[in-house]
Amino acid sequence: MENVQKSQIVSIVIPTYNEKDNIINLIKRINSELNGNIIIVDDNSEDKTGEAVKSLGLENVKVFIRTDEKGLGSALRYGISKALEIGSSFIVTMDADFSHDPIYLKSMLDKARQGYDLVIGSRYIKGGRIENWSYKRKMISWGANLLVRLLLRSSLKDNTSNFRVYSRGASLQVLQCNTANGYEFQICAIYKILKSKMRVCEVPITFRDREKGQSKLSYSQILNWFAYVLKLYFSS
Ligand SMILES: Nc1nc2c(ncn2[C@@H]2O[C@H](COP(=O)(O)OP(=O)(O)O)[C@@H](O)[C@H]2O)c(=O)[nH]1
Ligand SMILES: [Mg+2]
Repeated sequence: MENVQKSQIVSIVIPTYNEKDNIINLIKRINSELNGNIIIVDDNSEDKTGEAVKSLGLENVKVFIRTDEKGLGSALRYGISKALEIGSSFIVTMDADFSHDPIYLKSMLDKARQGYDLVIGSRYIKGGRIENWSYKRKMISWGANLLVRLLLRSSLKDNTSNFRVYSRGASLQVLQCNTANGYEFQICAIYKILKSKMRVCEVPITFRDREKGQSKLSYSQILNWFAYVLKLYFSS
């Protein structure tokens, strides 16, 4: 197990919505990989995900159940600001559904400690892979990344991954994405970080589709995402 120095607090922010069948095992897996704070931001899930995590009673796990706000981006901002408040040097974001394997945390954090402000767990660089995703989901992800690379001139291959490590400086930048409340948050975050000329890198991961629970990516989320990217393009 990795020893995290006190001066370099690591926090792992996980947004959850109806992830009761995944989150408990994921927390156990993360705790076996590293010492860090785990911050769960649950949007009042009907399946009582938040309550299930609370009942674990783990000291390093904080649960925030929001009843007044909803959305992936808004939950990520909330969790990132809580992580900053407790003095985290590195803030990881990852999904609750095991698509992001905690096994990669160490290598991603190593890169962050080398001075990269944003480290992305990437499916689209050499060594990265996707397993069991439908052809349709692969096409959506591929098209979304092509669009971001072309329109917003991103140098990154995987712009839509939520498996990331942010430095404190990068976290402060992404908190400015205060209108990106859904899946578009990932794009806004990259846009802000690249614009401020921070150091970015990608680490290859194997992404696996969830085995339990359901994806929350709806057609209306996809449309919102698309409109947001166009808005960024025309305003830049
Ligand atoms: N708090 C919160 N979490 C969300 C919301 N929408 C999605 N998530 C979480 O964000 C992560 C990614 O969502 P997921 O449904 O797996 O999207 P997909 O991987 O693109 O199909 C998971 O941990 C979800 O539980 C939301 O509105 N609020
Ligand atoms: Mg998922």
